[in-house]
Amino acid sequence: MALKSLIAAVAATLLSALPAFAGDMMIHHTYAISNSPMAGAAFMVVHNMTGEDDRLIDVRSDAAQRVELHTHIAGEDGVMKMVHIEEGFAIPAEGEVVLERGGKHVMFMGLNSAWKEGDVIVLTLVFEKAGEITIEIIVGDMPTDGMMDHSSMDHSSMDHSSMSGDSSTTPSN
Ligand SMILES: [Cu+2]
Repeated sequence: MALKSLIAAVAATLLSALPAFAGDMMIHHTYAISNSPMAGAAFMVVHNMTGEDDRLIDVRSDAAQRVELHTHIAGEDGVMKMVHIEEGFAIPAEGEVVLERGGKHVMFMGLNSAWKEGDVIVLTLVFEKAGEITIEIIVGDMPTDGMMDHSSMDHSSMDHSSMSGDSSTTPSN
């Protein structure tokens, strides 16, 4: 009995230690916006707690006909343009990738129905090593998960009108 309870205690210790160490992708600051009935974008912070370098390589959703990983880059004329990043976004172990307005984002093109505030968008993130993680994102202007301590003030100077660029450069399906 003593040995059994010792084994149980060791197993319990291992089990409780594991999730903190070899954890998961932690996804927070999620929100999604749409400034046109045709297109939307989702933002989040993905923190890599898996213990190894990984890469967000694809996104899938039934909410739109096409869902892609995008970023904004400045063109020669200084105007920000969106581009599809086919190789995805690298996320080093213990590091994170920030998807935010004016930067990296998940692009939804050809919405199957127009988004309104409070709608729930189901999105599957595909990681090279961590596999697929499906999350729910609420449509609204701000992250809904309450983690606003994350230097989000730095982003407020970004011109939110970049989203209007989204809709004007969205290919029609
Ligand atoms: Cu985009």
